[in-house]
Amino acid sequence: MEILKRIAAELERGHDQQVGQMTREALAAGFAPKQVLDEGLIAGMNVVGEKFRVHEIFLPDVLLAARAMYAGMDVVKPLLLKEEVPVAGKAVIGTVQGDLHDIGKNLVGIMLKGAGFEVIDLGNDVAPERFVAAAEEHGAPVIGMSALLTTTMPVMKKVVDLLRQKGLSERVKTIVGGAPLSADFAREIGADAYGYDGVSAVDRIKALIATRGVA
Ligand code: B1M
Repeated sequence: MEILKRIAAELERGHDQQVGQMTREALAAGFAPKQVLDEGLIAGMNVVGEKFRVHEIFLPDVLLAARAMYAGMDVVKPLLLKEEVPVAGKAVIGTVQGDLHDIGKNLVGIMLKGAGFEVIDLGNDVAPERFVAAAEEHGAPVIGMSALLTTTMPVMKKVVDLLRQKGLSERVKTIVGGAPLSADFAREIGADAYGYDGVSAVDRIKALIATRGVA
């Protein structure tokens, strides 16, 4: 457990090399990749968010922490993807327009790929029209949207509305997630599901594809 706390502490300091190294050490010591992710990397990033919120640290510190987060994720990612699984379906994912936060969205993508999904990742700052066009182009039954800013959450409703306007809402289901969101918000905007984290996103998307109904 000590090493997971040290990973979190080094991530808070933005020490990417140490985070990468210690992530490797934790895995070599037998910790499960998911535990290293949740109790080391994500735990450290949550502290960074809180310190940023209360102005104890500033944007450059958060950028360094994000770089350190990716150093750890790079080590964990191949292990989360390792299992060979049949293709479970397709999903278009992205962070909504105006929002540059992509760490959580990328984690959701990794979990989906690990569960056998073909993932069409549109990146961040994705306009509503691009989500819908990508789902049509790739024949994907699910659009997964991430938002980390309260100011960008309303973009999700635009995607849901656009699917309705185009008569696609039965064929293409939507799932939303991100730190400021809730299941209530998902319901309010008419999204089909809410994902709390990467694991729940996979479960919800599987249920959406199985039923093409509300998950
Ligand atoms: Co910014 N930022 N940031 N930031 N940043 C937050 C979100 C904030 C809460 C910090 C704070 O004040 N405490 C705050 C938002 C406040 C608000 O909206 N009310 C904030 C702000 C204000 C800003 C700027 C406006 C700062 C500024 O410029 N003055 C700016 C905005 C830029 C923009 O987007 N236009 C900004 C910039 C940045 C950085 C670029 C420096 C960097 C992002 C780097 C990157 O992503 N490549 C950054 C970071 C790192 C954060 C915090 C500290 C951490 C976010 C993160 O990566 N968490 C964040 C504080 C926080 O969230 N506590 C903060 C780790 C990640 C694994 O968690 O993304 O929540 P998360 O994803 C989770 C779940 O939410 C879920 O699964 C993931 C795994 O468990 N999930 C889904 C996510 N998407 C999902 C989709 C699903 C299902 C589940 O289905 C499709």
